[in-house]
Amino acid sequence: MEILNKLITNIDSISSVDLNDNRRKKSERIGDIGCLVLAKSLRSYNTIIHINLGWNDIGDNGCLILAEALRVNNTVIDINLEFNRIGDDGCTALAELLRINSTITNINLKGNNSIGSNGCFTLAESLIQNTTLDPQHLPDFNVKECLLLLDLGEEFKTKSNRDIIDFLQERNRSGSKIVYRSKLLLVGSGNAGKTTLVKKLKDNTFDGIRVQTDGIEMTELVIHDIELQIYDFAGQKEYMHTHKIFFKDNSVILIIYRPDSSEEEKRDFDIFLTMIYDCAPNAQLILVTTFADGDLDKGQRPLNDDEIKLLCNRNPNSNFIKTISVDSSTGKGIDELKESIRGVALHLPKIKNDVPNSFYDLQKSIISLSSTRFSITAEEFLAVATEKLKKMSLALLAYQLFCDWGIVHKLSNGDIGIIYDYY
Ligand SMILES: Nc1nc2c(ncn2[C@@H]2O[C@H](COP(=O)(O)OP(=O)(O)OP(=O)(O)O)[C@@H](O)[C@H]2O)c(=O)[nH]1
Ligand SMILES: [Mg+2]
Repeated sequence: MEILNKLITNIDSISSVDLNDNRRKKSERIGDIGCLVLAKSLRSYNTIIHINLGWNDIGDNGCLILAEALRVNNTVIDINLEFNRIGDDGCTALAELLRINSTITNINLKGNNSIGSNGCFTLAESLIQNTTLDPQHLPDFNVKECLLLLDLGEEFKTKSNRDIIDFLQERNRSGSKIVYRSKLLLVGSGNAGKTTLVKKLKDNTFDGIRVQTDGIEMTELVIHDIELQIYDFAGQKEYMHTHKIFFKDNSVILIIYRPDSSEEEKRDFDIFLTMIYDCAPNAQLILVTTFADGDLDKGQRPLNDDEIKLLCNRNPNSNFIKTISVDSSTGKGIDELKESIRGVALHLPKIKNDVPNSFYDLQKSIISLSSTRFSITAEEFLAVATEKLKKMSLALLAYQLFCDWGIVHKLSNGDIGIIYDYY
């Protein structure tokens, strides 16, 4: 304790306490007792700016005592507690401190291996209102359990502490809303009944008129609490290869089949299915057969069970979550299909998001650009997004989210396509 005695006698005149030495023997480290001595001094004198207590065998109790003392201190800006024995309780004490302290800019907690997800979570939460501390030397917030506690999705796994805190602060600053949102893709050969099914799902209407889809038709569908961006793809072969770029795992895909498909249409169905499995091997696919009530005027009869089984086995990779027969004319199977879409969507990893309101404002601005153009450069997107959100990390998060929602998509030339009027 010789070091501490020296420290206490000089504490009214020094600006920095540096006891970091990784070569010191265990018996020479200050431990929790040393924190008690230092805490007493911190309460009495207001000259210390830097505290460096790395490698000092300090545990939760010592950390708690220091945090308590620092609640009444407004000179310390920098605390290094690396390679001690601090765990979740110590972290919670520091988190409490950071809720009221706006002087400290850096706390180094590297190498405190007992800190778990709860400790990281309380620290991250305390920084929602603290704009002074740089979270870079705190333990990682992007571990799965901590992200779960913070209600953040998989996309934050690769983000830094700074990015995570920026997002939490933005959510707090602009307010936020929880949404369940994803993409619903309808794929299948021409004339299968895709556009007709979209109308039935959306507005419960059927007009029997055939209007061949040109490229992709975009629209929105709400099923109870779930919002879906619909991509209704034209079934013609010319479009097949462009469609590929939209086949992504994180969507619900309906593959539509018409009972009286010609041999050529059956081949197209097979090609679409193969393309989906190539581009999105984990795609959540529902096989939908149309004309479930037949249409004698058009020589249609519904598929029987054996025919549906055969259809399911046409492609060796087929792995349909569900097979449903619908009729857009009579409404048969439509409610069942809606429930199935919702059920599959709810299991998508990115379906739920607590989104800052400022992101919705940005979404409006980006969509308004689509009235005059179908794509913008990545630079233009980032310029608009950083102007609105003020930080590049938030602009990138918004971009990622809009891609998942199907509002924008990366084109092969690097530009960003905006929904509506894509073709
Ligand atoms: N009776 C009945 N008619 C249907 C059903 N589904 C589609 N149709 C009719 O089949 C025709 C083709 O339907 P569409 O919805 O245009 O087909 P599509 O798959 O969008 O075709 P593309 O846009 O060319 O890819 C239309 O005349 C529809 O009215 C159904 O379930 N029952
Ligand atoms: Mg169509």
